Amino acid sequence: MTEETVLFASAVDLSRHPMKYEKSKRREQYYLILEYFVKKQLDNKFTAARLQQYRAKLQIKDQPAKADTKITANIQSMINSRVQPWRKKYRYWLMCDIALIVMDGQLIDRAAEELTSYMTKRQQQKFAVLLRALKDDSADVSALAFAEKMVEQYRKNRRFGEQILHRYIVTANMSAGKSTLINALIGKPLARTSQEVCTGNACYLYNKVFEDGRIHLENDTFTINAAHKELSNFSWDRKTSIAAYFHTLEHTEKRLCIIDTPGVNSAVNRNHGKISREALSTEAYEKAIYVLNANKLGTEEEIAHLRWVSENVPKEKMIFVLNKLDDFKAADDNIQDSIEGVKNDLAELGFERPLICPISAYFALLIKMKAGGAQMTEDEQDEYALYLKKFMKPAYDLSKYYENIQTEAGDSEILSMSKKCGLYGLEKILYGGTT
Ligand SMILES: Nc1nc2c(ncn2[C@@H]2O[C@H](COP(=O)(O)OP(=O)(O)O)[C@@H](O)[C@H]2O)c(=O)[nH]1
Ligand SMILES: [Mg+2]
Repeated sequence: MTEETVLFASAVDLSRHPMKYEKSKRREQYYLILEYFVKKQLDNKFTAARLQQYRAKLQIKDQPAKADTKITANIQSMINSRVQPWRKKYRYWLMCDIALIVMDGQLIDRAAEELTSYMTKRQQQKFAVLLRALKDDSADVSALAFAEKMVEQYRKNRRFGEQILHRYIVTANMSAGKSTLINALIGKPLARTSQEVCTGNACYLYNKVFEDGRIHLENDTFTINAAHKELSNFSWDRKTSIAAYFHTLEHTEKRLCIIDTPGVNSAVNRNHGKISREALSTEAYEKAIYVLNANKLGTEEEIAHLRWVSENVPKEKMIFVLNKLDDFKAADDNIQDSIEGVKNDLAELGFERPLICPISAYFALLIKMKAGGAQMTEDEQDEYALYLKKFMKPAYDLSKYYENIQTEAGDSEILSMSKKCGLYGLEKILYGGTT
């Protein structure tokens, strides 16, 4: 069985689905068959939501479900029409859609078995080309030009799902810029920004293999089409999972999961620290990202949390992100000093050679918004311009604190600024490895 998180983070783009150009009766027939095959193999809230996405795209009106006897005749006419041979495309599209929705080799095989039982021997032989193509990336799809885009979508998801999941956990004191950093890494405002009032819980953010314009959200509600409103309004009391395409600086097809934990020193909710420490103790993760506010180091709460982390998290997993370095007045000496200072403080707490990543998470987020063509408010545009000017000065160039990162003459503004603000170096450390 496919891992639940693979299904949850699968990407499906129906904007150019070939059936949407067909007559309404055909679309309806097609949808009913698709629903029949999908439900038979996998009937859960996720596949129900996917089917809803197809309904909307194919403009299917609400109606009571048709009986199975009718479905058989329906399949016959759609799959196996001698009078209208061009209809053969339907069965190929159907198979691709079933595969995309259930995302599981065994279930796909079972559905294929039933679907092909409606075909003649000759049709079955031809159809085998598609079934091979779905399984084997090296199989030739040139004969399936009319379904190539759909095969490609499925293959991308399948390859993605076969990889291991790289998990990163993020911890910080309140207001260090944890949410801003996560949003900058993802390139979208997905991390919760206000959490003081609720119980707080870990939030799991999964990437998708390509942009399909949809955000999946699971907490007390479940949707694969979350709007901004839902993302900012729901309760964080429960465990929350979100899946969306991560707009990384360099495209990656690694499966990623960023685990967001509540800020540890909430004045309103004492439980936050406990929840974060529990997540740090029990979750599996490759790296723990500890966000430090460079302008507010050494508070008692910070030291207490650092000490706990030092005693409970393996040292080699730690990445310290030193944030808000845009805020330094006479930058150069200050930034260098600040990094040295943090290094020494961390050494005293038992982190012998800490990996410290200086950054301006807020500028990084603005850069990502600009790069992704996101709507920016006038204030955000002004701030971007201000930071742009600031980070042109060599003193603010944070790339020099990262190994093997330097700006080059041909770099675009986005690329050069993402290097200077520290985000490029951090993403290289997080996603740049070979596995
Ligand atoms: N100057 C500056 N402010 C930042 C930066 N990152 C975050 N902030 C601000 O710090 C405040 C707290 O940020 P937030 O991401 O909500 O912190 P969290 O509580 O750790 O999640 C917000 O007002 C952010 O705009 C940064 O890199 N530079
Ligand atoms: Mg936050």
